[in-house]
Amino acid sequence: MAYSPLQQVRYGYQPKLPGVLREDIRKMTPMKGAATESASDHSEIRERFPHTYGMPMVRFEQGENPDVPEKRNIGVVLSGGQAPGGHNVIAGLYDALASANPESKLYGFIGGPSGILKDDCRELTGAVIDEYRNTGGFDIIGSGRTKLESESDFAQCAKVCNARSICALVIIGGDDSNTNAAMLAEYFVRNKSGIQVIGVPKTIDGDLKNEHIEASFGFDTATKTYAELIGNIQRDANSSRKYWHFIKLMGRSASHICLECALLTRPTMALISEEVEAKKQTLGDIVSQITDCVVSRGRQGMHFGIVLVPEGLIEFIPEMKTLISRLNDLLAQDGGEISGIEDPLQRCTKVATLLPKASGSLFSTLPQEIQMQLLLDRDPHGNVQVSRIETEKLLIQMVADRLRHLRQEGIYTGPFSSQHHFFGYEGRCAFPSNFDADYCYSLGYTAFLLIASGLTGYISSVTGLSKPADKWNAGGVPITMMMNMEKRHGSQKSVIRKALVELDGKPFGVFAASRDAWASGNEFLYPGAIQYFGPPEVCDQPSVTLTLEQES
Ligand code: FBP
Repeated sequence: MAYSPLQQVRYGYQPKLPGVLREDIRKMTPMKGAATESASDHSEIRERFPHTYGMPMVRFEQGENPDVPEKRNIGVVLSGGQAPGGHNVIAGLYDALASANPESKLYGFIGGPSGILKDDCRELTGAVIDEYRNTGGFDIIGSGRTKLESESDFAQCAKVCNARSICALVIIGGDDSNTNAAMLAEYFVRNKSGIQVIGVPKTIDGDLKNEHIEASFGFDTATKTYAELIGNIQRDANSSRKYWHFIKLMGRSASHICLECALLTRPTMALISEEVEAKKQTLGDIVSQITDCVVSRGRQGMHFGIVLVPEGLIEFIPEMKTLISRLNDLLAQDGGEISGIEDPLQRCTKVATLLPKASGSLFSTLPQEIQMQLLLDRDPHGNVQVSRIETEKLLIQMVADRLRHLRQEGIYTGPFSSQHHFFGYEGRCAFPSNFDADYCYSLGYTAFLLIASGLTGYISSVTGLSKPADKWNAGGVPITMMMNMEKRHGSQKSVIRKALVELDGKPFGVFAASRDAWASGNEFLYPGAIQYFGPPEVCDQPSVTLTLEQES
């Protein structure tokens, strides 16, 4: 196997643990707080989780824990989209397990949750783990988006775990995967299976967070990677002074990634989906806003700029949201009337006639490529695959059309040359930043301690993240504590509440207070590449979002 110089050196990086986890692993004891309640809808959530509702929060402190050295087999699975640091969660889990008892075994299920159902797994020995320490990607065992949600799935998980004497499963995933982890934990307790379930908060999107889970892992590295690229493009734009760059940034729903990148780079404009929804903006309003900026900068001789576009934008524009929901209904009921039409143009024309009037007219005004993208297959959760909808190109086309009209009317005659980009996959498997390397290793280590303390239905939690790692705390949060009831695909479901950008929060406040100056001038910041070695103020800084959120 060939290794890059960075990979070789990164193997030797020893992730930093919270101070409390640095002593003998047998001397960490769970301190339990008071009984907890769900985020809201207490009685409904309690009814659905009668065995695991109300458990206390847990924090590890120095003390005796005689159960730690027990020999155990643990299973681990990666679920959903890749996020930098997944390998370190597994390394932290393995190191804790092996230091507690070298005869214990760790099994990694292959290709996501379906690996459990198919009993497809590999033993993760020290030699295997050493090949993946501090590297990006999920390739150690792969990932997948299969959902574990039915009683028969849960029964199959129990069967597979029992056959391998697996006493606990660690599920590394986003809000949906952790919701399902809570359901699995409840099933195992109800059926006295004796198998524990611990979740780990993963997603570059940054939307699995709350008072007790301060960040999902991967967000830090992904945003720093995108910010480096945005900064490079800004410098190019500021040098050639001839292009408007429209950059779509990943993040299925919430705009945390876009906001963090804006705070790191100070672009000309950044759209925040949550604000668009709150202000009930139409697609036309957004296009006017961008066009106004192009015109005003153009009048000062600046025919260039950077516009950051969140991936989820399209679903937050109220009229588009309605259109997408109508399309979902139409496609779900389609018995071949639409899918049977081979010619894309005819298919789109047919769809426009089947939609209610307002949605049909809006659909007809969209460029045909976008119409076709809106008709693409839904993901396993029934969602439009927003990463495949080229919103950045749609906005460019609509702004260009608007400028053409202004030119015809003699109102504005300046040039408008554009470039489009989509940054998503570029950041999901980057070498984890020191922050993510340390955070993930600590999350994995803590997941083992939760198991060794006999707990189930908890998510691993490491807090105090804006401080240096030795000051971090480690513990667990009952997953039911993060739940509420939401309507999903027509019925009420108990789910982990997704964290959207808070418009009254500090990160958005700082952005909103600065954006006019960024739009009219060129205050670009150039963050450069992630640094893995060097002074802590360059190498170990958490995200701006996290820092602002924790500032008193
Ligand atoms: P998770 O929520 O599973 O972490 O995935 C998030 C994400 O990276 C989104 O930002 C993006 O829309 C989606 O995955 C892309 O999915 P895919 O990898 O299936 O193209």
